[in-house]
Amino acid sequence: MGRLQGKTVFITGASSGIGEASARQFAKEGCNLVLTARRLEKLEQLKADISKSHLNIFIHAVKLDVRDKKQIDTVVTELPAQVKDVDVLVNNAGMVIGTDPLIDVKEAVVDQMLATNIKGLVFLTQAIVPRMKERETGHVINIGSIAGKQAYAGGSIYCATKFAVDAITKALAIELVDTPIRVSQICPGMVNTEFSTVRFQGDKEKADNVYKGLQPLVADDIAELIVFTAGRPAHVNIADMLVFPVNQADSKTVYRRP
Ligand code: NDP
Ligand code: 8X3
Repeated sequence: MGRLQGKTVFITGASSGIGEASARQFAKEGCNLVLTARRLEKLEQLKADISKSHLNIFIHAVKLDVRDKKQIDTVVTELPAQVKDVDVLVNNAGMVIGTDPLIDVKEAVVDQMLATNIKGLVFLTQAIVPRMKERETGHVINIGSIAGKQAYAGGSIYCATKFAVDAITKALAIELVDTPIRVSQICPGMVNTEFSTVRFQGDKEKADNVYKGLQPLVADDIAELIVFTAGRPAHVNIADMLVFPVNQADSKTVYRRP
């Protein structure tokens, strides 16, 4: 039996990309799942799809906008008994809009990025970690980014949110150092998901241009690392992992085939 068999994994942003791929891979390990995102229909489809080949796991799909602290608290309080005790929290929900220079970024866009990428992660963690402390077991896996290590022009607010994830992850790890709870961060470079389509507000051509001339990571590449991180023995914590496609060296250093 694998180490993750029968564990309960709570994933934010499970309706696409890295979150969805993680759900599928945790299911293969025999984990029970709490799938959350705003698009409930996508979660229901994912649940139905996973359930076809994994009959013995329990899946709870529930609508959750992580910008809304009340919703977070309600969803966590009302978890069905089968998934009430969360073993692994994957704080994955996140987004970026635009590439405007700082002086042009609209207030609503600033608010949306801060509320989703920082406050959502904070309030989910606050809702779930106290029970992990009571149970003396648990793992928080935050999805950071190269954007949380290195700022770039046109990414000021998004980078700020991912720098915040980096800081929060480190502070939480220090605060929980005398507990069995593990705190990890996985920081991808370029991953071809809906991320760029959201960034360019549906402009597929602009989104595809981001990956032109190189082979980007795919969601499964990061999902594998999330599951690997969760599956280490209880005394092993992968604190921070920075992951690029082979032709990316940092935020702006990318080799593209001519
Ligand atoms: P996707 O756009 O494919 O997935 C983002 C997920 O976040 C979706 O499931 C979306 O669901 C969810 N989400 C967005 N806003 C909210 C919200 N307010 N409440 C709840 N869920 C929300 O992108 P990725 O899979 O690539 O992104 C996952 C994480 O990886 C993000 O944190 C991103 O910053 C990070 N990342 C991505 C990289 C990349 O190049 N793709 C690189 C580095 C980090 P819904 O719309 O249904 O709510
Ligand atoms: C996403 C990576 O470089 O597009 O976090 O900001 S980047």
